[in-house]
Amino acid sequence: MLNKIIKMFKEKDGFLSGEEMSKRLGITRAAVWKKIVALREKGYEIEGSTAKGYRLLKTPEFSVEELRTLIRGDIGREIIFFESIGSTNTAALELAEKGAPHGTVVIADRQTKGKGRLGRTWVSPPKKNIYMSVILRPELEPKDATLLTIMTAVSCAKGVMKSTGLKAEIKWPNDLMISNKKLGGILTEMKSDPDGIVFAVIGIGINVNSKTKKDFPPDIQGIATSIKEELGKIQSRTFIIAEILKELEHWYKVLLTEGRKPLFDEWKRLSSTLGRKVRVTAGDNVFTGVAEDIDKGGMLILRLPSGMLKKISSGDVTMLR
Ligand code: BT5
Repeated sequence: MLNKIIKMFKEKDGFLSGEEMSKRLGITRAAVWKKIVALREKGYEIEGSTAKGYRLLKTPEFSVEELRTLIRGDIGREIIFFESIGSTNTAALELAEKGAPHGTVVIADRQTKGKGRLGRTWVSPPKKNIYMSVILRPELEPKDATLLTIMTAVSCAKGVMKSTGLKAEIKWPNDLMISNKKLGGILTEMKSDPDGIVFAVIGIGINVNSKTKKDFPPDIQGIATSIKEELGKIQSRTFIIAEILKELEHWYKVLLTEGRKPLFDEWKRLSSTLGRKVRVTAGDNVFTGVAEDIDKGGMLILRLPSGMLKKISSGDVTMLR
């Protein structure tokens, strides 16, 4: 119902009368008033006039109701919002286990146990950044799960660019970077059986309005950035998320209908890794070489100093020059 009211406000410049709203929504004028109060509590600034009705003056920096009005496709048709949760990925895995459909999105204002890869922590200051997980039910073999990370990285880089104008680059395998600092990360988790992937959860963390010095511990201050740090002003998480979900919808369809080539081409255009001299830490092994390409499974192909090629399935990349 609140989504509908926001949509009505957006369709009309100026005042909406209480009578028109009550007619169109099929509720009493007293009930309309209650909805207006609920929206104000969520941060909407709404002017009320006994003669003219209601007028929307300002929307909050993030609003799940407004986000719902911006979704057109399958991804995000169902959005579950938590003010606080351990990890949106863990919550999404549990929901998927209980049958949540493809495209379900879990978003939180705050994570108390945000996860990175390999048991690392994702620092998640409240009400500032994007913490979101998307449930997918793709017909893919588990070995191709990396495609989902690649698809998500492309969607995030493009979504950030379209909503903020900032040129985000992708660092293999799962980092979103601006000026060599980490803007975001992706964590793909899944359940599979002998027939393939049953469901996958792609977790997206993007620093939007965090102030690096204030919101992050010292060990991350030197390596992290946020959209606000780069642009100097607060950005709306609603619109950034909407663009990312739109891109995910697009690239998921591309992957299913046209295969991986167009996706890989786009990934290569957005990559900051290829062609660079890098150090890759993969478990206990460290390799240095030139990042030449990614193979069709998304593995990094490294040209070692000996001239030999080495394929790496996962690891952490440091740019050397
Ligand atoms: C990642 O791991 O980059 C994946 C991050 C995924 C986070 C999202 S948030 C929504 C969803 N729910 C979850 O619980 N997780 C996902 P990795 O490549 O392992 O990088 C982790 C490392 O990045 C840490 O060890 C820190 O060094 C650094 N780091 C932690 N928090 C950061 C932040 N907010 N911004 C930049 N760097 C950070």
